[in-house]
Formats: sequence, C-alpha cells, structure tokens
Amino acid sequence: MNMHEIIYFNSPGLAESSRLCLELSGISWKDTIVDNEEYIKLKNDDLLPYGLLPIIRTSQGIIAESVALLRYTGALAGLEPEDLFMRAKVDEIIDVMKGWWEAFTPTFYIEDLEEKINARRNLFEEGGKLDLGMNLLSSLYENSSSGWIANTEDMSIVDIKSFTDVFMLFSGQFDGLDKSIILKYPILLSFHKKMSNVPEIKTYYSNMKDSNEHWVYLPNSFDN
Ligand SMILES: N[C@@H](CCC(=O)N[C@@H](CS)C(=O)NCC(=O)O)C(=O)O
Repeated sequence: MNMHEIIYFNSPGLAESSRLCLELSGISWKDTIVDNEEYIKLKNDDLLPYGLLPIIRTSQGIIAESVALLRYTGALAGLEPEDLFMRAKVDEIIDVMKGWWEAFTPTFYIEDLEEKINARRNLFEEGGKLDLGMNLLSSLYENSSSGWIANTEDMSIVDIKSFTDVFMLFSGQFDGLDKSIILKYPILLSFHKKMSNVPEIKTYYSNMKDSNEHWVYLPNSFDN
C-alpha cells in the first residue's frame, strides 16, 4: 500500500503542520509517535538522514527536514500555489518564521527555570522578536484581500504552519508562556477561529481536547 508515515515525538513541534496537511490531503497516512529511546534506535539504525526528527517515509524513500515535509505534504493536499510567484511569497513567510524559532530555541537550553521563563516572556514583550512576529502575522492576515496569510487565492501551507506553530506556543507545554499572551493579538484569534473551524481540521482535533498539547487547535480554545 502506498502509505505515508510521519515519525516524530508526541508534541506538535516540527511535525504538526505536515500531519495536518496529510489529514487535509485525504490520502491514507500513519502517525507514528516515538519516545526518546525509539528515536535513538532510529538514529542508530541510520534511518534519519540528518540524525533528527521528524521524517516521513514514502514509497520512494525517507524525507527529512520539517519544511521539506511541509512542502511535500502540502503539495499532496493541494496547498502549494501553482503560480510560482505566489509559491515564493508563501515560502518567503515560512523563511521569516524560521527566524522566530531560532530566537525561541536557545531558551530550551537555559537551565535556571526563572531565567528560562524571563527569556521567553521577553520575546513577547513589546518589540521582542516574537511580539514583532505576532504583529507581522497579524498585519499580513489583516491586509490580505483573500483572507489567507500570503494573499493566496486559497489556503496554503503557510496558513497551516502559522496555525500549528503559533498556537502550540500557548498550550502551557513551554514554561513561561500561556494562553494570556495570545489574547494580546486579537487578529490572530480571528485567524484561529477561521482555521479551527475548517471542517476537516475541526474533525481531526475533535478527539484531542484532553491532550495537554493539542487542545489549542480546537475551536473556542482561547475564549475567556
Ligand atoms: N531543521 C530540522 C530540525 C529538527 C530537530 O531539531 N528535531 C529535534 C526535535 S524538534 C530532534 O530530533 N531532537 C532530537 C535530539 O536532538 O535529541 C527540521 O526542521 O526538521
């Protein structure tokens, strides 16, 4: 069977956007969740091209690197614009987002909890890297004439990635960040409402409301 299999940890992390694309594609796919021990085994068995997760197994072989997975699964779901200029405009925003995660990732290595919490909160203070990011995303969404982030005619992979990557930050899984922060960005809450109510997305997450990491994708998650 021509099965696609995503292999990653349980958290949304770098795999959720591709999981959602596969779900929207309607093709059959498998979500394989691994723990650290299983990850090490995959690595020792030389199954990870660059030593890291996520990967996707396809009938032609393995693909690594989350954005490559997103483009591949997005193409399967028809979420990559045909027009090359528009496709580049989508990729442009994905590349900008990469800079936000580069600012966030070092906080994982801060050992002192208070220091970690402060570093993360500072990113969301006025003018902080992620505050600027949230404002940029808000303005792209607000000024789009189509209602999609890159002004594409239809939903694209950058809408999916914005949805999965932004809202996971506020699930409570990251010390220092919680739901109160996203409430500062009302336009992003409108975007959340739009995405979480797309019928296929709503159905996919409907059985995950008790998941500590996935509840953020359900409609009304951020209602007061
Ligand atoms: N640039 C890679 C980064 C992948 C990455 O950092 N994966 C992490 C999980 S989020 C990992 O495999 N960590 C395992 C480890 O380093 O022990 C991508 O976008 O896929």
